[in-house]
Amino acid sequence: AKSPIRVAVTGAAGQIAYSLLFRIANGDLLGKDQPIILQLLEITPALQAVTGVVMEIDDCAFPLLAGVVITDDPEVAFKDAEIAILVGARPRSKGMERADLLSANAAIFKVQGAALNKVASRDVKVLVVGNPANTNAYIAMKSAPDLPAENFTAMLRLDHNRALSQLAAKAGVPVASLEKLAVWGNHSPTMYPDYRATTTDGASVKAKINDETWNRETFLPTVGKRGAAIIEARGLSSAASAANAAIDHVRDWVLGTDGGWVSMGVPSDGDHGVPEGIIFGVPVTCAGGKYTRVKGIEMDDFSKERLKITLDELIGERDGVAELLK
Ligand code: NAX
Repeated sequence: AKSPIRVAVTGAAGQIAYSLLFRIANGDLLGKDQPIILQLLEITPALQAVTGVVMEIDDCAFPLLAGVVITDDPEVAFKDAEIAILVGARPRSKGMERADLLSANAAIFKVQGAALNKVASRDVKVLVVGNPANTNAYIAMKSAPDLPAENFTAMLRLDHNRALSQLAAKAGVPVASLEKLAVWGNHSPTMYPDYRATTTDGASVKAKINDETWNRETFLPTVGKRGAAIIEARGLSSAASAANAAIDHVRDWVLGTDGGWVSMGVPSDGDHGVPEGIIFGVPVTCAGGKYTRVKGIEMDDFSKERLKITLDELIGERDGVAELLK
């Protein structure tokens, strides 16, 4: 039998975790033969709520669950973690400026990056879900100088999956037939879902849809504002779909995509004019526990424009937290 893998999850009392933890314990993350130890981090006032969630996890009697740790100390939560899913973040409260939100989160991810640096497995795969996800991942990465930068990623997968579902519906094809979608940039409404290369059973989806107005006036805003539409309809932000995307992101990173493209926020290597280190959504393939950027994608004028908008936003965020990283 395999020995258990330690999976750390932050924000364990929150909405996303309420879906995510059960799926991880069920084997959806690392496979049905891989025992898991969950290491759950919350802020002190939420620890009691976590104990309630863990009572429910216990009551599922998951065969793969080999242990659960509950803590408010990042150095306990991240100890020997092979996977760290950073969901907990400071939400925007009434009247809070964007700059205040950035710095409140920068403080959290600085501490967590330093703790990962100190106690996590040297191979730890980090996924940041908590917003602003790309910049939070950047801060954690910068705060963990002894860990490989490429181990820090941000979640663009929900945007990727949202785009797949919209494209499948528009083209009238099964979602599973779609390949080669790219979502570029920041996990924010500025992100650029790009189906110029997408195929369905090998045929061009762009040619099949053949409607550039739909792309610009319906598809891009629908994917970009999907989170807001869900809040409007449900009264709460996306949770089960976000948890599902987190599972997809980490599972594909660990177990591979068999040549298929997925979108991940990863530290830039300078491609497409994105300054090195900025955590930027790009298409990747995964194999052997590593991701590889899909190279050689040509940008047309419209795509260049879209890339610039989302990059400018990320540069602004990076500059906004620079002082805190000193
Ligand atoms: P909730 O507010 O339900 O839960 C967040 C939890 O994090 C709370 O229980 C809180 O106590 C905890 N927390 C806060 N600071 C912490 C810290 N320093 N250490 C540990 N735990 C801490 O939010 P939820 O709906 O679960 O969403 C979590 C985050 O995901 C939010 O930042 C949200 O904006 C972000 N999202 C990101 C998405 C993405 O695609 N990247 C999509 C979904 C979601 O909106």
